[in-house]
Amino acid sequence: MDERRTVRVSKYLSKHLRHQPERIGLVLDAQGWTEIDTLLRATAAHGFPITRAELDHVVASNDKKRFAVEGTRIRASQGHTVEVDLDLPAVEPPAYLYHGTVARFLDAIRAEGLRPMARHHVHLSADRETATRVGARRGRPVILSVDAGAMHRAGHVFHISANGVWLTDAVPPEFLRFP
Ligand code: HQG
Repeated sequence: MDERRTVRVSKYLSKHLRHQPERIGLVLDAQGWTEIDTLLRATAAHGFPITRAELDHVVASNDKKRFAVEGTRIRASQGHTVEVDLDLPAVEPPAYLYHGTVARFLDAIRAEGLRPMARHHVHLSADRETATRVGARRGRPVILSVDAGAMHRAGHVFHISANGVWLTDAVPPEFLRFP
């Protein structure tokens, strides 16, 4: 399976497992899972056939491990805009987490902190390299440090997704350090 096809299949799966399952007649359960057989039939019926071998390859090789397979089911590990409850336990975060963004958002972020925007949570990274990659999707990355330890002590809840993305509802400005 070549890299271009791998990326196309990954994007197609992200779109339908995170954002628009109804577009291919898919129903996700409350935790975001769907049967792999049903998914493969739905993709074929909507003009984008994916084989089981291709799906397995994408799940295993994906740079961010975006998808989780459990038994006969698959789900996106994070990043949803559709209503799902990933049912992740609350965990104590490390002292600092990082968020990669771009300069044009900084005024708003200084004023109102980090908000989840279209997603369910604010996404934070455990290291600066990952945050830099996230920010670079939008331009020259600006890395904010999040005083996650202080947030935790103040009662903010953190989760970690199956692929290591830190999630929290919002980050008020007082917990952010700007470069
Ligand atoms: C910004 C990708 C104005 C925020 C990545 C970001 C990540 C604000 C954008 C995952 C703001 C939201 C998530 C505020 C936050 N005012 N702008 N108050 N608060 N923002 O894509 O963190 O490839 O929803 O800085 O690797 O960029 O999808 O979040 O620039 O893990 O698997 O609003 O998406 O993963 O953008 O990225 P996003 P994100 P996947």
